[in-house]
Amino acid sequence: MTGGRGFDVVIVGAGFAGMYMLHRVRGLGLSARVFEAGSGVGGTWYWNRYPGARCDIESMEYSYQFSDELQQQWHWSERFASQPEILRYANHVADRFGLREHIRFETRVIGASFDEAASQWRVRVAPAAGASADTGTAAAAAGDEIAARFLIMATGCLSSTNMPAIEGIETFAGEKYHTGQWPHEPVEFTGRRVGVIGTGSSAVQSIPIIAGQARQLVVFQRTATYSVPAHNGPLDPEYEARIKADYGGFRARNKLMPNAFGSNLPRNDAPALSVSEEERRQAYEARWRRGGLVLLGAFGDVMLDARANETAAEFVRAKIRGIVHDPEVAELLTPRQVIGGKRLCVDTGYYETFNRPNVKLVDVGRQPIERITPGGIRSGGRDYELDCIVFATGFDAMTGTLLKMDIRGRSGLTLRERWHAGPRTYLGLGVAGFPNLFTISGPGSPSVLTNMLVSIEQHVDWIAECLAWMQERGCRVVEATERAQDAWVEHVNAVADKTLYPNCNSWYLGANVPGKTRVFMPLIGFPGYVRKCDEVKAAGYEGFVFEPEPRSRSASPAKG
Ligand code: N01
Repeated sequence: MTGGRGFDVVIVGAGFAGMYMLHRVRGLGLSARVFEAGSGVGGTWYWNRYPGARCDIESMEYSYQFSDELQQQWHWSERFASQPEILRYANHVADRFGLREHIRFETRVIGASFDEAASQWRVRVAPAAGASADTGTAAAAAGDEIAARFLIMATGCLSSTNMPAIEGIETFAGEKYHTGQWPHEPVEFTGRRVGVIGTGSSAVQSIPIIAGQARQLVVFQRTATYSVPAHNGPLDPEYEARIKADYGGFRARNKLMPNAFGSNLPRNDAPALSVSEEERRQAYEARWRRGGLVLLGAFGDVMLDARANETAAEFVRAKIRGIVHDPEVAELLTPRQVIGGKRLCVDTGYYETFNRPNVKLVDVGRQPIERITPGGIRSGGRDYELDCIVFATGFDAMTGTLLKMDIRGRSGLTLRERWHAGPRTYLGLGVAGFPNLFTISGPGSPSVLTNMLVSIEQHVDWIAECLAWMQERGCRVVEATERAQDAWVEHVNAVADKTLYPNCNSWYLGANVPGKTRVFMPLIGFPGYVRKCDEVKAAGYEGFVFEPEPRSRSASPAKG
């Protein structure tokens, strides 16, 4: 389609979304270039190399399903895969499907403008921070503006780190790390005094490991977190064989689950208060023993009814009180908010870690960190002397990376302007005013509430089919309509408002980033979403409008 220095498709990001999108568009015979800031593939698994990083969706589910040969041949060593193993898998996929030669690494997309006259995107790139001299030379040779008919954002939902603006942060004389931008070389904590700020999933995974190495670990907790044990271990070969004997059936059953995983132990739809206290306790206990995120599926109304939710919350609180020896520490570790409103954490020995003599918990919820000093952290009028600070402070989720780029659609309007009151998309796939732009697992789609690999494949397949449909009909431009987008945003909000999710100050709402507009960003419910996407497609991409190739431009725009 696009000649010269241009491509039919530019994809931003070489994580699981970008890699599969590349594979699909190449299969359509389209030219494509992926730009990736890192020096390798893997996205979130490339950047999040902190100690203990692993997936909390089971390995047999957190993997691609587009190639039966791949899913049959790949062997996972553990029930929940570690970051290094997932990164090996990502690299294996890149090699197996010949993806690398179409990816420009160490290159960041800094902006893109839609050229309405030419109906194409002009994408601006620059060497990423820390890029090698070779990348700089290659970038200079290739130019820093690339034309593309389609621009596909495979930028991930948790890719812009949230570094808190704590006074004095730049004065710290020791080492600072963010879990989401961990060094590639091993970090040595042995014999050192380490501070961890944050108690979300990244902290919950890294704290037990760091505590085992450090001379002293101080955890600065703003909000206590709910965590359930992973009960991780080697993958049972019999289980693996059973799944592989009917992998297609297993995948299909998982797609019918509200969060696109967990068909081995589906949600029990009964209300929590419809059974006796003892039956309820047993139901939670069985899932606690099983390990992982399935706890919240013990009853159908845990995320719908505050009283039901409280039964699950109280079950976990009792567990914390049972695990942590010091009652004061246990009290501090006990969360009060709705369980599941912030993403549930999955751990290996998290609460137990606070029984160690070298671990101290500091409550910065009531008294925020006053400042960071050259020697450590000052909180509650006390100085904690530290050699290293680990910021496990999360991400500017779902919109952070998209809004960092200077993306300009029709009439030069920026995405930042369009989304000043929160993100607005149609199906989490398209944005009105931004033709030929697709977002993979964007706000307004189930994405972060699901097994991401399943959501990614569903989006990529939908986009690829839409591109093929356009090819067949000689269409050059696709764009979501304002009307369809408005109705979709309303729907996403209405679904969320029926649940307990908006009751929590979570990153799903943008509440973790000071100044970010508070909007519940993901859509709840995977199967209903897939049905809607299929209906839109079957109705000729209802809610999108199409423009034909120039030679037949006199024809009126095709309406989806
Ligand atoms: O980030 P988070 P994360 N002073 O935002 C605290 C996925 N993930 O990187 O709750 C003091 O959850 C903040 O406190 P509060 C998963 O989807 C998956 O841990 O805002 N504290 C919170 O405790 C997950 O949900 C896996 O009051 C400050 C913490 O930092 C998502 O990534 C593993 C602060 C941030 O927690 C994000 O997880 C890891 C400040 N100024 C991550 N600012 C698995 O698959 C922030 N905090 C297992």
